[in-house]
Amino acid sequence: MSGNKEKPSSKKVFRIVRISLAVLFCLAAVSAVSLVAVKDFYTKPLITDVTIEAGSTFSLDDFFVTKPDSARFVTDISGIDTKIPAVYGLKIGFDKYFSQEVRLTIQDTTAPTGKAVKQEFFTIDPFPEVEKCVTDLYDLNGIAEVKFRDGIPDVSSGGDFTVPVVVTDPYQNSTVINVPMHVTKDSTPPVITGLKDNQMVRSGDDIDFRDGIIVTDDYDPSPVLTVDASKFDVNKPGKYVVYYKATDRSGNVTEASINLEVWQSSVSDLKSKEAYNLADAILKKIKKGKTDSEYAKNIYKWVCHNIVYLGRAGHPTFEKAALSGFKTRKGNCWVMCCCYKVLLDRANIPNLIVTRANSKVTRSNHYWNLIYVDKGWYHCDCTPLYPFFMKIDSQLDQFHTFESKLYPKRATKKAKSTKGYYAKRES
Ligand SMILES: [Ca+2]
Ligand SMILES: [Ca+2]
Repeated sequence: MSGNKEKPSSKKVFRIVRISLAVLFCLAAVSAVSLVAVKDFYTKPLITDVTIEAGSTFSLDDFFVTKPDSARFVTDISGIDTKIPAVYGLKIGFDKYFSQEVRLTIQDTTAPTGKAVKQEFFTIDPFPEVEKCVTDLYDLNGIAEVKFRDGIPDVSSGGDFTVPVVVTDPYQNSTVINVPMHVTKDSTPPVITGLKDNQMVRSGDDIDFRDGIIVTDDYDPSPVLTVDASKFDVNKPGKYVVYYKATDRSGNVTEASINLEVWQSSVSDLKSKEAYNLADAILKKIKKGKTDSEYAKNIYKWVCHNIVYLGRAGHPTFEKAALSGFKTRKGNCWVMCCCYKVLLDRANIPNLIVTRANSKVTRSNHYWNLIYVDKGWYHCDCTPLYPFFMKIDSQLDQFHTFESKLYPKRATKKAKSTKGYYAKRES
């Protein structure tokens, strides 16, 4: 007998289905739990907020404690310029199915750098511009502002100062650079040297009022010298004053002046023209020498050598006395000094006749010459009793006393040789 299969009861079928569903449910639950576990395994070490300093670089390593081999940027990062501060939202993927949102912040917290430039200036100068007080300024994002931290200090008294300059970038990072400053206060006026007071200038001569003048200053290497000779007329005999003014760059002023006299030989008596003609003829035979003093000495020698001293009545005017001396080659001290004078006049060498006064040793008259050579007035005497050439006051003897105030200020520096021609010839 074939066996009849016993039909499962509906109760049994239901139990099988129920068990199967339970198994399927358990399998699904296990799978879900496993997936969550896997994802947690990767995401927990992920760093979702990363900050870097502008100018530095970043990589996937920055977003993981332990970077999985499968990690990758899902977002295209090729356009990110790390020099520029900004915030980026990025997506990072790992494994095959998972990705995560992260944030990358690029920030500038680095202050600018730079160096101080020492400043040296005068109190009268404008305060240096702040940009010139610092150099080699650098910041990745550029310099937004440079300014004196405490404003411009009062440097009117001069001295050494340290002035802080603040350099700031566009993100408010700043550096203080201390700038040393040396400020000079110049309150001393310039010094003028080489002024030639009591000058004699021959009519028509060229004269350079700056010749030999030196202006110095404690600070200013080139003080400004102005010369006011506006009233001076070299073609018009007379006395003049020329004014000098030296100014340093701080405005300190020194003023000075000199006195000059334009001298011109003149023929006081037209009838004496003959004496001047004779003098011109004599001068043609006398060497001029290299300087006025050499020329004056050569003329002096001619008088000493060619006019024989003869004490007799004088002549009323110097022109007539000279004419007599030139013609007769004889004469007293008046004739001799007048011959010298007329020759000097024609040689264009300033000169004066000096008259003896207040002598304690003699009551007789005596005359000699003052000549202006080597920038000073010197005494000369052609007479054989007291011959000398170019003496200063202190070298004069008791026979040459005179009324000092009647004559121009004499030289005070001794000439090299004061020997007269006769003395030299006798020695
Ligand atoms: Ca910066
Ligand atoms: Ca000065």
